[in-house]
Amino acid sequence: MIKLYGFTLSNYFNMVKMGLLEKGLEYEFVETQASQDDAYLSKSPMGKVPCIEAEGGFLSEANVILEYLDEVGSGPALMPKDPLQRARVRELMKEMELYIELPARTCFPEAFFGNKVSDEVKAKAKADLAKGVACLKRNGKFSPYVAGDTFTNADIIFQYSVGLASACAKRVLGMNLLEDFPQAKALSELINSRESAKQVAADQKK
Ligand SMILES: N[C@@H](CCC(=O)N[C@@H](CS)C(=O)NCC(=O)O)C(=O)O
Repeated sequence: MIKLYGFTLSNYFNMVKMGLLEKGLEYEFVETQASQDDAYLSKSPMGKVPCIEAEGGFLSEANVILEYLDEVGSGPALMPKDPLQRARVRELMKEMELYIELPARTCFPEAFFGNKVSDEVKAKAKADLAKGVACLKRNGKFSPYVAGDTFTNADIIFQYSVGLASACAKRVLGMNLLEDFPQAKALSELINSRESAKQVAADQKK
């Protein structure tokens, strides 16, 4: 059985958890914090969570894990068969992580952990987030899913990166990322109605 390392407040952890649930894969949750200890680094080379232990070894990086789970799990595919469409899903996944999740993350210390971030960091985050959201508006299909009419791994990344980035931007930057972006709000609600998302939310509340 797959072992899932991480903690329920981690958005990256929740991406992988949703992937496991969507693909009907049984897993064992091993509550773990990110760590630079040798023991954990031997599992997750950057010391980040999540990571998983599959039959053949450990794997980290949420988007990579999601693709692996899609291949070994059952149920509808979460990556398109067509190579170009599959690459487009990867493109969206990468854009959301690099240009929305990561700029927002620079302000997480102030948004969620009671620390201050500098005005320079905030100014950069604000500019980067504006570009990242514009990119998602330009490249996302939202018909109704991010990449088109089928639920894919890009929707999982969307759900657990854009929502958190939006909460962070509102709190720290006074910026409404979802303003003039009703498609994103609608998609988030649609994804929230999935059993997998309900399970993730329920576990988070615990
Ligand atoms: N690129 C990684 C990012 C994972 C990540 O940043 N996880 C956070 C928790 S949400 C973490 O481990 N932070 C501790 C650290 O950066 O050392 C992924 O896709 O899994």
